[in-house]
Amino acid sequence: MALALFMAAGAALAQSSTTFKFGYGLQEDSNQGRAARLFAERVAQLSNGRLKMEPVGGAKLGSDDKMQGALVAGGQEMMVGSTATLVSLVKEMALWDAPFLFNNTDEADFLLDGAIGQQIMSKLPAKGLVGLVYWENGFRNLTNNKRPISRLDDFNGIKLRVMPNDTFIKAFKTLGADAQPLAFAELADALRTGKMDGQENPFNTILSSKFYESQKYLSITNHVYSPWIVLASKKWWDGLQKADQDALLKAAQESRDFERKDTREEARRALNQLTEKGMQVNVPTFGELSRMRNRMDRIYARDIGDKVGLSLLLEAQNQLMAYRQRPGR
Ligand code: TK8
Repeated sequence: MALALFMAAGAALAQSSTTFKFGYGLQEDSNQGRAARLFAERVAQLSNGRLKMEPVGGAKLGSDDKMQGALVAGGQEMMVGSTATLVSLVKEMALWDAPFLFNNTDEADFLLDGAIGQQIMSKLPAKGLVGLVYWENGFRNLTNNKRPISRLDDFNGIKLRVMPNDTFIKAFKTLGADAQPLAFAELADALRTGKMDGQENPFNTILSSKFYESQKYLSITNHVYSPWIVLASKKWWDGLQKADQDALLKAAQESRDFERKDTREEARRALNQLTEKGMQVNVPTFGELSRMRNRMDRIYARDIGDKVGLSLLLEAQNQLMAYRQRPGR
């Protein structure tokens, strides 16, 4: 009798489903939204319906920063957001803020998915978070409402929204902009009301967040590659059965592959679409881009080196150099 009860309880436990939220900051009609929906579908399939993921977009659960706090506290289960906001918890995440670190997305995938990306991710559990995979946000470009940024001096006095991240604030102040940190969730309003003159994000986001409605100029600088990171609350994760953790990880990896492909395809079309929407696009000359790059290099040793640690920063740069020289390239 006792055994029968025990077995019945066990079976009920195995079948009972867990519903949980996956928060993200962009609109539902965005690369984040599309990948979140695919992720949720795969989670349901791979867990045989035990896990029911509910994607919640548009920063409805709060800014990246706020969601991160909720995950740590155990009040929210999962999210995807910028690694830039995580630097306050894991300073090594600042590696991904290094300007002009990657020349292309192959290099980014190589470092993010390799030992270094994993090493940095492995610092998260001690802070109450579990990192699953990196998604692509992409190469960032500038928009503003004052003038095309074609020369270094054009940054002067531009009220530029940057992510709440020390390196971004310093990098754009170094270029002469009036860089101010603001949560992405508040950005659209700040641009519409003129509280900010400009911002920087990949083409995809400029399109999906309709920044073209309030921003006239788009300057192609590709100044930094931003990853997003898929996170789970450690408090919640630790209570899942192993099979469900495995299903989540596998679904996350599939969502990553889908998201990167989708984001890259969209990025290739997005520039044309932004032009059609009326944005005035310019590319600074090689010489001017070099001046910007040289200025930004000032923050490498002092800012990024301090946070990441010089040995890890050098290791990352060495691995990239070796990757660039590999046979067949
Ligand atoms: C969306 C953000 C966004 C990031 C930013 O929540 O804040 O500018 O690029 O993608 O994570």
